[in-house]
Amino acid sequence: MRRALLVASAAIGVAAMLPPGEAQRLALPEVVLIDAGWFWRGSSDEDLAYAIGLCEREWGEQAPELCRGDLLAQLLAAETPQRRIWLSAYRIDRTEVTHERWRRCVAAGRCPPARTDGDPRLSAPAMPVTGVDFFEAERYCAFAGGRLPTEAQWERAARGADRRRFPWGQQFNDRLANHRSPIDGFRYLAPVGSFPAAASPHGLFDMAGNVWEWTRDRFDAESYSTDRSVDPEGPATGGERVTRGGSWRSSADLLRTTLRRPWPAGSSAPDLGLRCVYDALSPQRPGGGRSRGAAREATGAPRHPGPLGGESG
Ligand SMILES: [Ca+2]
Repeated sequence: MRRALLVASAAIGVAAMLPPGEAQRLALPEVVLIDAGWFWRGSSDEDLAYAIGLCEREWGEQAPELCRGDLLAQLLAAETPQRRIWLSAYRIDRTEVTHERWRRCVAAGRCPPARTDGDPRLSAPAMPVTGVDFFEAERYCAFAGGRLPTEAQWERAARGADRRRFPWGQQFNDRLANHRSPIDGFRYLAPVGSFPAAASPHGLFDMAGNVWEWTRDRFDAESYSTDRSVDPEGPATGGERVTRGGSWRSSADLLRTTLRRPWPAGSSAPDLGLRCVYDALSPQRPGGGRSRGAAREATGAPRHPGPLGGESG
């Protein structure tokens, strides 16, 4: 009992010394279970009009070029049509992968050092790792016992089942995500979990801003029309993978939960990182594979879509 109290008070003492976001992050499980169920993927016409309005508000005189040009139009078109998608249950990292966690993979000889490691603006232990390409990100997730998320897994974790445009709701709030403006309190990267009030419906942090995140899917602007409705995984060929969520360098319209940005798989960037997903039935063991079936969870949710497909968070 006394030992338990000592441990508990030591933990509180550590938490009290940490910035608010870090304390919040440490108090919660690192991996979140998302039950099997339906969600709405993609954007409605109203959502796309909102995105253009947000872009125009941000860019002022440059808006006609940046917000009404071909590039944004093509990106927005790729978010349609909006469709209901079924996903089997999975687990996903609550936060972006940090430099601290990446360095464990480097120490184990399984990952190369991140290209941004050593840059004081970008590589504090609790900051998200960046400067890693798609293949390196996949190697990290394999080391952690998982994989990169599919686009659909990422989007559902970011917006839940109610079609929200941002993890916290429908309207942009410039104090709830580390983005292009310094009004959010950060000039460069923020320690992961620095915006607890901006958590997604599933309790994930930084699903808008801080760093873009690699997904497993290859990019195809037409794929929302053609791919399957159950556990979609994107096209089989293509050199670009989809990145999600926007970053500390992004304008507000790029931080929406539905935006799909293609990025060459072999390239890295100082604002592109990752988080991983894991089998729902196998608890994650950082750095040490899986123990299949060891802690089987009764989620209470069906594993496959029923004929009528009930809604599920
Ligand atoms: Ca992010």
